[in-house]
Amino acid sequence: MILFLRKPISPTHKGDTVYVNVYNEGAYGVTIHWHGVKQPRNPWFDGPEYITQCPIAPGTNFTYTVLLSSEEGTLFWHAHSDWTRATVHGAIVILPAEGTTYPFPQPDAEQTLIFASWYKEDVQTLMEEALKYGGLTVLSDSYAINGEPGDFYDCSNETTFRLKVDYGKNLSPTLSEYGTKHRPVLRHS
Ligand SMILES: [Cu+2]
Repeated sequence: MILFLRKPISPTHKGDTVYVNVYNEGAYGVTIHWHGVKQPRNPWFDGPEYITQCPIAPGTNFTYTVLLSSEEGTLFWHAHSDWTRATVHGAIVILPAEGTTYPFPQPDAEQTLIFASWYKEDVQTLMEEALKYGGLTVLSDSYAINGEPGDFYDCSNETTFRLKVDYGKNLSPTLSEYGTKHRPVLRHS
């Protein structure tokens, strides 16, 4: 199992160039994909292993150059090597360019939420089973919010992600999950 910080890469602004030095302290080679970032004329830092780069070997590091262009809001990054993406992922929060604002009123607070499938079994073992039998042998055991599967699981009943929302305040949750990106505003009143 690869452990990696599930933290947003921020603060960064629309149009910035971001340098991310990835240290692989896990047991498998890994690459990182910047999901939804167009990376114009910069495919060598886009992540698919053995297509645009070799995996970052365990115990080594690699610095990605991430070119932000028209992106604004919340995207996410994830590993792009075998099933390491199941546990290696996080959010990229891209603020509006300096001197500009999002096309909606400034909320009172913002909170990044990351949804993911959660497996009890080692995901690398699951991938090998899927390759052998032609499909997934199990569905995920749970979904996780910010890396925590919730109160029904002993491993997180002390650390389940909880969010307190003050009555009458506007909260802007920035949501990241596979294949989609959203930026809804919840109005709690
Ligand atoms: Cu992706």
